[in-house]
Amino acid sequence: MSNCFNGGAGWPEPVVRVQAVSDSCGATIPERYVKAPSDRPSLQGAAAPGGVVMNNIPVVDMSMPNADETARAVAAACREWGFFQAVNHGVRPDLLRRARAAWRGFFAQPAEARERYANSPATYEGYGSRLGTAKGGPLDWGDYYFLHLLPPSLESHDKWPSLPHTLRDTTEEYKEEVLELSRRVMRVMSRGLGLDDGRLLAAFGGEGSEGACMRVNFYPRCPQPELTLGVAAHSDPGGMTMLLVDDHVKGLQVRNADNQWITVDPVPNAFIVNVGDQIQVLSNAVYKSVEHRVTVSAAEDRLSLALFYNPRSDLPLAPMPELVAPPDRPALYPSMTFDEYRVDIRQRGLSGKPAQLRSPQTATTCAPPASSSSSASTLAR
Ligand SMILES: O=C(O)CCC(=O)C(=O)O
Repeated sequence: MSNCFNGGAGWPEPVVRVQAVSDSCGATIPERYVKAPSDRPSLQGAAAPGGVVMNNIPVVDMSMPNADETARAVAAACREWGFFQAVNHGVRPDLLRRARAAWRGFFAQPAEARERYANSPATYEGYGSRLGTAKGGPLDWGDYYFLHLLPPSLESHDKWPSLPHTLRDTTEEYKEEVLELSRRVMRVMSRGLGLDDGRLLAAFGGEGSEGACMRVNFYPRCPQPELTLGVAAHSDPGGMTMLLVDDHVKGLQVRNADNQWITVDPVPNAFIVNVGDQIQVLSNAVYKSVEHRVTVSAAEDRLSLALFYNPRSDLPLAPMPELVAPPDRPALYPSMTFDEYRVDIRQRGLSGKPAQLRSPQTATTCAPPASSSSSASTLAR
């Protein structure tokens, strides 16, 4: 087992790679990965009366981003689900295939090659197996690689794996295309709110000022998938997430309006788009940032690429004035920068949905997190 520790690197205890645990644990997973009974996954999706499994989030055709119909479909999905699958989105299937292959190639490297990029809680950039620094805290059944993409001052190819050889160029190409798609989706979301199509992007700081980072998740096979989760329930703290999942291994579950966990049935080569907390704030809760989590499989490992598209981190964000109309619709959140908002996540890791976003309150009663001194560049989203 000695090769499955990275020596700590600033973590409160040695970090164990889930890949190594999966290879060595036999039929029983270690206690640290076992979730409380109320958090354990239902692996079947939500069963409707009669036994039919209802398991999909809306699918939206993005081939005509300027059409009213597209804006209506995106807006309905963001209001009711906070999630949709974007198809005909314009990112070439060949690039999706190469990006997945490159990152699978990284996780297939020998442990020593992977450990060269072991991350620390100071920046999170690199190869990791936990979020949050609480000693003895619960662990999720997944390893990940976290990297910064925007602003350009934070992007450093040296911190990206050098093997496989295709990885850096492919990730750069992937970044360019998925950022273009993110901006396209932002324009559609903006029109869906009844605003100019550039309004949401302007609220993020304008093109070129946004932040972006990526988390590549690798979920090894798990002998007891009914007891654990690949990523515990959380909402995404940033703006919007563009998620590319395995086409054939399900794992993502989304909490629907009736509080049921719905297993997403991925459309091949679709992007799963979800609203993050910052768009919930800007839209004054018209669009919802919804909790989701990841189940794992006994039969197959799974890879996903989550690109987090975020507002400029030092810009105060509050509900857009066009969407505030007291007394019926007061501003539900106070003004806060993304740096201030996410500082907390670094300490506690991702867990659930922040209380101040769960049930909207008026701006005067909703306080920002207590501490806000950390720099944006050091945080994991
Ligand atoms: O792997 C997935 O399907 C989702 C990953 C996720 O929620 C995350 O990285 O925040």
